[in-house]
Amino acid sequence: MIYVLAVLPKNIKSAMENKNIARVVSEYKGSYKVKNMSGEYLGKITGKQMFNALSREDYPAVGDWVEIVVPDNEHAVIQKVLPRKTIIKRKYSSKNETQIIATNIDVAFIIESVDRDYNLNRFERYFVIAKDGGIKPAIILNKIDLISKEELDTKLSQIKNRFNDVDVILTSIITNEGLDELKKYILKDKTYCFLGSSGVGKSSLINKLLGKKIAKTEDISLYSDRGRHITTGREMYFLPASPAGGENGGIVIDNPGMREVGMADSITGVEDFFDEIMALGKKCKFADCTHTHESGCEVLSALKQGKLDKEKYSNYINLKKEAEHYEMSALEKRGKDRKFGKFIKTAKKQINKYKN
Ligand SMILES: Nc1nc2c(ncn2[C@@H]2O[C@H](COP(=O)(O)OP(=O)(O)O)[C@@H](O)[C@H]2O)c(=O)[nH]1
Ligand SMILES: [Mg+2]
Ligand SMILES: [Zn+2]
Repeated sequence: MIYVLAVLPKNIKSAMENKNIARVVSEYKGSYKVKNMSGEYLGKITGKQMFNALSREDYPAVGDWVEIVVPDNEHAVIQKVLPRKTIIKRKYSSKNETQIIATNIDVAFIIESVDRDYNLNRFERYFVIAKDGGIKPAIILNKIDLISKEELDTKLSQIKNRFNDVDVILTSIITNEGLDELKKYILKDKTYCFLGSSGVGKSSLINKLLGKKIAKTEDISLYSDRGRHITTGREMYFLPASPAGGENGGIVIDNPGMREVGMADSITGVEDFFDEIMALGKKCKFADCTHTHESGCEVLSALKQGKLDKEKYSNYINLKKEAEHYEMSALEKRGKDRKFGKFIKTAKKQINKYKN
């Protein structure tokens, strides 16, 4: 089911008149562009679906496989979102809500540029978000034309020290360095999500992969007077496949710049990513050790002995706090929900009954 685009036969047209499967390739306000072997459609969800949706996460997102009915050549009614294999989400700072960035992703490329954007803690934040959704992260360090070879070597060794098991690709759209490597890294039928701050070169890199300028970039000429960003939204692109030319095909998702990537309920992601700290923590004297002040804390002792990177440790503490804070407020929010309140009430009654 998942690899519909790769395996759907061309003569599926008759089946299309009934239920079928398509992939959500972009998202607009209230509608979606969905695509399959037969074409591209403007998709809408049904009123019933909207009514049943409990949160934003129940709505289709870019990357989703959906069941559709196609009434004409242009439109599709989205009947159902098929179960998601992986999901990448972030928290909105303002509201206590999570936003789905994309789904059914195989690899999340975390992109930073070597100039003012370079920041190891930010890499780590994205890694946690990727891990939380069951997605493999990889690093693209872009705009390497802007610094000297020595500066680049320093940055690369910092990255390797801190994240020894994450793949790193060094790129420049000016010198074209790393672009062949990136092309080779991207495999047929796999989906790659480009994540990173605004201006790091996500859309420019995608255009290089496409061999055409399709994704909107933030060239100065495209800025409005106020310097407003023109990137409108997430969009999925299908890369050309020509094995002879080193092009595997593959699917990439561009993302608008995100000023903030808050952690959602990503405790699992924190635990998965900081596995080194988790392993140490198992040996702490207290089972509920927070690794901040306790005696007999193996994490703190590894830190003292220089076996654990200081920056990594403090970022771990910060990210964990953030994820826990989110989880707490999400619980509180649910607590306010009437249904949930009722449930608690009955549960309490049950417990009291049991006690007496
Ligand atoms: N010097 C240099 N500039 C780049 C490189 N990649 C992108 N840029 C520029 O950075 C700006 C932002 O690029 P864009 O692709 O829109 O970034 P996005 O917001 O991450 O999609 C544009 O002016 C690009 O021309 C690079 O490798 N080197
Ligand atoms: Mg862009
Ligand atoms: Zn501890």
